[in-house]
Amino acid sequence: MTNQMTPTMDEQARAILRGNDRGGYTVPTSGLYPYQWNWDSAFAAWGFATFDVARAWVEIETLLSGQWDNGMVPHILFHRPDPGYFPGPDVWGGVGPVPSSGISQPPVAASFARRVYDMDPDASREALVRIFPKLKAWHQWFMDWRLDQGAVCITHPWEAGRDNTPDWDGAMAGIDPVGVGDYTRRDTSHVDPAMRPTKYDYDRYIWLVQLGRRLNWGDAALLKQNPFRVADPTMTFTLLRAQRDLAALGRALGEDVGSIDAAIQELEAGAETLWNPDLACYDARDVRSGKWAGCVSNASFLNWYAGIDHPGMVAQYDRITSICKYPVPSHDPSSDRFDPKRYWRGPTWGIMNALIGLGLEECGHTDRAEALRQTTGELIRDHGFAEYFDPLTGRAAGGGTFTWTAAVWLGWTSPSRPKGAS
Ligand code: 2M8
Repeated sequence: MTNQMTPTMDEQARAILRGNDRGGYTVPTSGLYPYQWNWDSAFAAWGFATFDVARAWVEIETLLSGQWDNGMVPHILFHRPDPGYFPGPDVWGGVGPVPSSGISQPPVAASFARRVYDMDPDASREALVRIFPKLKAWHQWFMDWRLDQGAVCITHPWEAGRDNTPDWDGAMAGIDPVGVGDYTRRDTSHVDPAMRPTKYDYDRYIWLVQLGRRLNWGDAALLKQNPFRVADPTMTFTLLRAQRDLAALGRALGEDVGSIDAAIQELEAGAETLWNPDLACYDARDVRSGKWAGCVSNASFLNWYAGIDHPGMVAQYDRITSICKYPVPSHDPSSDRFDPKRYWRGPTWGIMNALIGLGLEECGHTDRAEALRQTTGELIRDHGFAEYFDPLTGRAAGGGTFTWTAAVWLGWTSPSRPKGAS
């Protein structure tokens, strides 16, 4: 029997989703992130689907309402102005139907749409018919503008969602943020600055936004003029997986999926260009300099999620999980660039664990998948629905009452998750 005074973890997670619901979309957490973020919303849809399938579809449809004419789906939709976040819509100057940023984010929406659809196909079919062409156009935009030898590139560190990971250190060092001007950060008034990116990082983030805006976010111009272009495992593996899921959804609708199947082949070949033989791991590749990042990150381990069971990655995974109590760290703890509290330079993220765990399970590494599910569930139960966690101590870090951590609980780690959620 449930004690009314102490809500269960499931109840707490649902209350977080409802509390962060702004009517048609959820914010990642109030205060620190007051808008709709792209991949956060896809995770939110997963969480909602465990108790309200219709609301899950609304989340995805609101996200896609911001799609640009070129097919791009922005990383932030600024539905309502909020002075608590920088940079806002006036800095970005997005050119879509809803005020937005000018870059995208890891395309996990099609994959969660498939999960939601599978949980209740009858209730989902109409929404799926509406969103299928939009997801297809978004994926095609990546294929048209973001490939390097078949691997997917980012044009801004924020695009991969792993903002300050050491993966971009080399490419960031190539930017001289001249003329960036004065600005006031808002993130460090919400969260301990030791857990956030540095001023060095922010100067370059803003400089890149100003460049994109000057070029009116034109894809061809950015391809030529943006010094930051990195082939990234997050994007490559999530798009590969998303294309596989979109093809399955297309078949369920009786659509022609020939072009999606061709894209899958191209991305499979592209993923192999991210194999760094010296590191014996999937790695980020700076397209401008041709240099490897030399980083074992949590995105390296998304290969299974993409359906690629590379034998070398099991050895890497076992090494990394043996050197920290709460894997998977966003950067290798044995590296001198590892920082257990600073955002994407060390901390463990529930969403990445969920993607890694789903992939491990699908590729038959069931013991590893189950162990990761257990430690992630333990982290959330013992330390709360935090944005991220110290991989050595488990301590909560960043923002609290976080939408995607609540969603990961409901969809993946909760012992009572509905059948089909994971
Ligand atoms: C973080 O990124 C935003 C910029 O997009 C920020 O720090 O202001 C990242 O963790 C990103 O992956 C995430 O989608 C976003 C909202 O949770 O926050």
